[in-house]
Amino acid sequence: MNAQPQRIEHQLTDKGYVPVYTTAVIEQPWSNYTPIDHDVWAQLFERQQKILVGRASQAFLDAQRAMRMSAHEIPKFDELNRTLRAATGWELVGVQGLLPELDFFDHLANRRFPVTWWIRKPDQMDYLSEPDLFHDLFGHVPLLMNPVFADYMQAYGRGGVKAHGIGPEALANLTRLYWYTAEFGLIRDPDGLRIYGSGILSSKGESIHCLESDAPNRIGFDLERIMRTRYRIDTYQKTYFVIDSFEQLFEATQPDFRPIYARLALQDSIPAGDVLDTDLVYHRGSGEGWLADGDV
Ligand code: HBI
Ligand code: FE
Repeated sequence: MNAQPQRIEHQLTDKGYVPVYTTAVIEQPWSNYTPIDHDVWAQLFERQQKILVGRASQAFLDAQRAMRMSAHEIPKFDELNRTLRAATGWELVGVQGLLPELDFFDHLANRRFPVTWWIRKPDQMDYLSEPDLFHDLFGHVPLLMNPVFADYMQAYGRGGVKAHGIGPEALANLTRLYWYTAEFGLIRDPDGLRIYGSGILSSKGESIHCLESDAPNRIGFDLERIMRTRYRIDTYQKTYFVIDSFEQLFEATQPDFRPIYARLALQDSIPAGDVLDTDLVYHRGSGEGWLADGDV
């Protein structure tokens, strides 16, 4: 296993101009991790664990406990796979990094989650432009233990394979759905808005910003609204969408999307920071929580 991931080319993707890697599935080179790699994992894990108390969704916390990951060392994919396969039939596969969309969708459609094998360097603790092992393993993998979210992710992958066959606009619309749910989604938990999106869960600053800052909008989940909404990849999100449950998310993927793509093709996209008068907007409640219009 060479020390650095091979880069085949840089491509302009929805994550910006980033290296898109070889699509090969590779064995996790666990014995190649250095003490520094394990220490970066430990520091990120412990820091996020502290921040996520009272901020991460209960489903995420329950799933993380069931996965039995620890700060002690970088988890072994094959050990996690035994637990994950038994729970929802999902498994992790090691990859070099960002995959071309169709490869990514095909993995999800077959209940395989691609996890980048390498972890960021100590000087990249707070931000790096592409998903590394911490983003994927700490952020994305635990919720695949949740049967309904696991079904959603497979349905998303199947939808992605179809969208890829329809064309680039359909793909762009569907990528926004992934961005505002699996990456940056919020959910209504019994005791308030909580985080389930991996891009937030794996980020110290955004875990705090998304629930405590007055800057971003928090808008109730609406599939077509989300699929029209643009986003930035290099700043905190200007808008977070809030689901009531993972069932709501899964149900939204059940209809045929072709008529939706046809409707969206006739409408303009929406700037990331805009609020429409048809939006269900969450306002800061009396306590530190957020309430939707009509909440008591
Ligand atoms: N590849 N490995 C990897 N991980 C991702 O999260 C990922 C990807 N390729 C494309 C992609 N995400 C997004 O464009 C999805 O919205 C499709
Ligand atoms: Fe991600």
